[in-house]
Amino acid sequence: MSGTLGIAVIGTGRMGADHVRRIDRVISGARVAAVADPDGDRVKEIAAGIEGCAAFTDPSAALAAPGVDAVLIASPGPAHEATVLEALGRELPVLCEKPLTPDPGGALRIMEAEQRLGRRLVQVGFMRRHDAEYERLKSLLDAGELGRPLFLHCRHRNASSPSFFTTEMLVNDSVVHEVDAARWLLGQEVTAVTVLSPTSSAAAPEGLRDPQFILLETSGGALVDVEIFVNCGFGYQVVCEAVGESGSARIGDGQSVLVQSRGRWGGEITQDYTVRFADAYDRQVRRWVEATRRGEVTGPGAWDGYAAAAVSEAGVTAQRTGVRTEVSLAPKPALYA
Ligand code: ISE
Repeated sequence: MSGTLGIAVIGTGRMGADHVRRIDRVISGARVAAVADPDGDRVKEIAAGIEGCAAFTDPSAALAAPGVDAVLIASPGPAHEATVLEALGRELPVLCEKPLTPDPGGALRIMEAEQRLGRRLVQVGFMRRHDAEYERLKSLLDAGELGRPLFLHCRHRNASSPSFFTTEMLVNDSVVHEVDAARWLLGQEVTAVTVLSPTSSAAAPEGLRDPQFILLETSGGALVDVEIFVNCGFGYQVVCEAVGESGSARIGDGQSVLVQSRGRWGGEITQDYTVRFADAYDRQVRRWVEATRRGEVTGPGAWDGYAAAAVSEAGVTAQRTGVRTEVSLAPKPALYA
């Protein structure tokens, strides 16, 4: 296409509002044509600040609005399937925040809809694939600099969890990032999941099993361990160390500025993912807009969303039963080869 890409943003919570700002102020070649959110006052207020942007409480109305060429979905995970299917019904390209769907069944239905269309239109918002440090780690691994990968040691910490967060979400909303990163970095599928839980932190809201230790086994014989701690109190931290047969590399230490003053040294810890991964989100949306305008999908797609959801399902079972659980993955359709 030659004109500006008109985007409908569905869901204007923390992530959706950040994407609206990004499309409006950071990205060129695109504009926010419509926004939808169940909170009518909020959505009107957001649209009021953007020229030519229509506000809706119903996602379907936003998809049908004039000037909408593509859709960015940032509503809660369980709402994704319906909106993605409707966008596919209208043959609109989609960037859907992770998880594509919390369950593999929903992701399979999305893949079936794409296969009926005979082309891919869905990209999943696994933004770590667009982070400069992750890209560097991937190129080290791909170049064989570390030798055959044996381990990924991951730490994923949030300062605090939102009120609606559940124990299952530690797996299907948070660790889903490590699942995708591991599949992408290693070029392997995750085959089994084990979950161990220490005594919950006193800072965890009642009923939330936080933190947890998650072990992923992969098709190439590597092991991925993840400490997930969503109420660590001190900030947002994502660390990944790859250990191979001939070397190791670690990202996420965040030592951008080292301050020495008053007899101490140290740096700052980002408090939030919209700050830690701001550049990755910008790059992700910029690349999606550019590819969409060329009529292509270049980022992680519905198959990646499905594979991650299948691992999440095994992870939630492993969490509940305390038993190592194998991942059951459907055969990969030719469209995603
Ligand atoms: C949140 O939805 C994200 O995607 C963050 O990156 C993650 O750290 C957090 O745990 C999730 O809830």
